[in-house]
Amino acid sequence: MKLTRRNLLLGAGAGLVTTTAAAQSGGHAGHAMPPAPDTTDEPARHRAGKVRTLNGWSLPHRMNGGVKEFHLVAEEFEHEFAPGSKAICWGYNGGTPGPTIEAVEGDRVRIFVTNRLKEATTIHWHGLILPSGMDGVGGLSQPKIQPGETFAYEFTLKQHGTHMYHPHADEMVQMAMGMMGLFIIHPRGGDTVDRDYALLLHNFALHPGTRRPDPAVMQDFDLWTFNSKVYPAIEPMVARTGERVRIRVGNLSMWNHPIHLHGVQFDVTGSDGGRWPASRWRKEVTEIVGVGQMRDIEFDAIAGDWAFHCHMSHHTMGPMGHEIPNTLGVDQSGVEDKIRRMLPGYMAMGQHGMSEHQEHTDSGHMPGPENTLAMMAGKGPFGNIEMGGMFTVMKVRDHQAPGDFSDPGWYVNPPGTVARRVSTDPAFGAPPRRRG
Ligand SMILES: [Cu+2]
Repeated sequence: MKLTRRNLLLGAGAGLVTTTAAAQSGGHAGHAMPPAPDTTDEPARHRAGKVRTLNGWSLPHRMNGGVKEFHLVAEEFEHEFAPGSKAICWGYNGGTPGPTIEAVEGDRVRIFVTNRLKEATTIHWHGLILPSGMDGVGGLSQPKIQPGETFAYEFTLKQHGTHMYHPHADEMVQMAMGMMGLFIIHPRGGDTVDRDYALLLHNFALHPGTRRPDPAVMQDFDLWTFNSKVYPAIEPMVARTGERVRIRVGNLSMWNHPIHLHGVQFDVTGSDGGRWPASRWRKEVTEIVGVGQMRDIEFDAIAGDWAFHCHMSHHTMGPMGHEIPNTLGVDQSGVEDKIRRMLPGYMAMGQHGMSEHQEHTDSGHMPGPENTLAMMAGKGPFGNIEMGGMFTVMKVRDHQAPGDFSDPGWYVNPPGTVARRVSTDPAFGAPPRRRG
């Protein structure tokens, strides 16, 4: 019998190894049953947990003598960052990031880790309080998990909060290839938010035209990702007006990211250290999430379409050349023809700014290299959004049903509440201006 993620979730799971391995191979291997829904099946994808992992899913578990058993499989697969950009990545259970593990403070967990890579790995449970030998540092806390081997990690969860897992063996390569996941521990007795989103910040050096991330890159990354996706392939976050929303953000990239949400002053309410007492909350609109850190933010949702993005402006861009000369203000007329004799198809750009880039790529007359993305992308109700990496939209609606995560479309602004054109004359008005 071929078991799938869905019938596993519906309780058809038998042996742990069988079920998870089958969930792995999804609809590819079996022929006894019709093709099963994959992770694009919305309800199935999120049924195992309370947290909404953007573009992701939570890992089902089974109970075995009072222990919650999970099974992670480290492996290689093809991953799509956004339509037009795919790569061979490494991760867990068929995806990067791996599935989110959700459990409750006080749980005893046993996590099987099968290594289907061609090199040794381990998993470090980032931020968890556990016995030293379960900490997952290859060579220090345990022998490494060799290709083909399965190890079991077992410990009791003595805390709650937003945490991560990632390899601690050939770490630079394995993380650069996409190996990471969220580990969320709910407080006993539950908590009070209406929507609970989670995402990991990461970066990939997928050079235009190539098929594998380059692990040697330290700073000039091509792709800046939320849960290994780039805008506009990142799901919007959705809420009903007045709902309490939490967004959990973890950073396993190689940069610190000032994460910014429009439209509200959010409370910074927690971290790896759990949900802080309210006396420690801070009102912010931008919160830096440092490398290796977690931050939880919460707010009461206000109707509108609100940008949620990293404030490093290069991190909201798709792949770009970092070494090109500055063309701002440079009259390139005449130069284009000369360069085209050497570089057919060359297009002079950037004299007045870069926003023309999206028009050129959208219209198709500036094709990029194979398997790459435009630097700017996304269409809004008023035109090009000109974003590309760590960006998505928080969509809050008065009539979004509780628990409904479907995209409500663009916000319909109340009459008289949209910025509007009042003149097309550059000399309009008499604004005070600085002299001298
Ligand atoms: Cu950033």
